[in-house]
Amino acid sequence: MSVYEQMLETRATKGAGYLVLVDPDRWNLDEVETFIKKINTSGADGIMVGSSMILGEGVQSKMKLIQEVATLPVILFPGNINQLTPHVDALFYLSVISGRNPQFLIGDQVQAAPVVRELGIEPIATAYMIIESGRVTTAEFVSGSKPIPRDKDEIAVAHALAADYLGFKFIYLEAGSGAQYSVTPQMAHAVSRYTDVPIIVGGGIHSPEVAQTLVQAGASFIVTGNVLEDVENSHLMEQFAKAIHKA
Ligand code: 1GP
Repeated sequence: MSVYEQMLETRATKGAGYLVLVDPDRWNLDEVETFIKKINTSGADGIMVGSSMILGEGVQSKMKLIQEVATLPVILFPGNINQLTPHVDALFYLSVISGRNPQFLIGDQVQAAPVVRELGIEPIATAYMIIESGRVTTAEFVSGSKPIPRDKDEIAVAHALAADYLGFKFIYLEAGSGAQYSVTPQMAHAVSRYTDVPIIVGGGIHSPEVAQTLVQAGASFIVTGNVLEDVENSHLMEQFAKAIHKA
């Protein structure tokens, strides 16, 4: 079964899924192994790896280790084409449709396509929408694109409809890593009323309650990153999984 099919099955059987984002820059090799083992048993449904910027050394060996240790699907969440790696099961093949920067709409995708084919990674076409979240996030800055205002649900809906008509497999509402405010449940709800394309929501989600509210509003997958980088919060992982599946 492809990773895409597994994700659809998660949505169908559990109502919604939980993805943990691992930024390889944040962990050394020993730590990353421990972290992945925790995710494996937390009830999460998948592991995303990547970041808007990867600066640290040894990223490929960390990616390799992550894939070896992970018992869940590992999905690359690339900040740029240099992050392509064979050590993942699938790739969110992102197009920043909220922006008008041709490089992030189609340019990088064209450059990446032959490499993706060569590496044999499963590409999952994902419409990436950056939503304003209280301060400039790395995703917004790096993609050189204006975010969608957080209270303009109708703009998000129009973009989501376009993504649906263009055949994207997922719509990703992204407040940005470390966002001050996460995407509103109102926006997730508005988008879900107009399209059946599964909605992923991430950025600034720090509590299982917020995650649950977003799922109840219409999100099909919730992503958390930063909040779990503080080891004192690692117990939250199980709570996130429970809250998301219960919703
Ligand atoms: C993935 O960027 C998010 O969409 C992760 O955001 O690090 O704020 O959880 P956080």
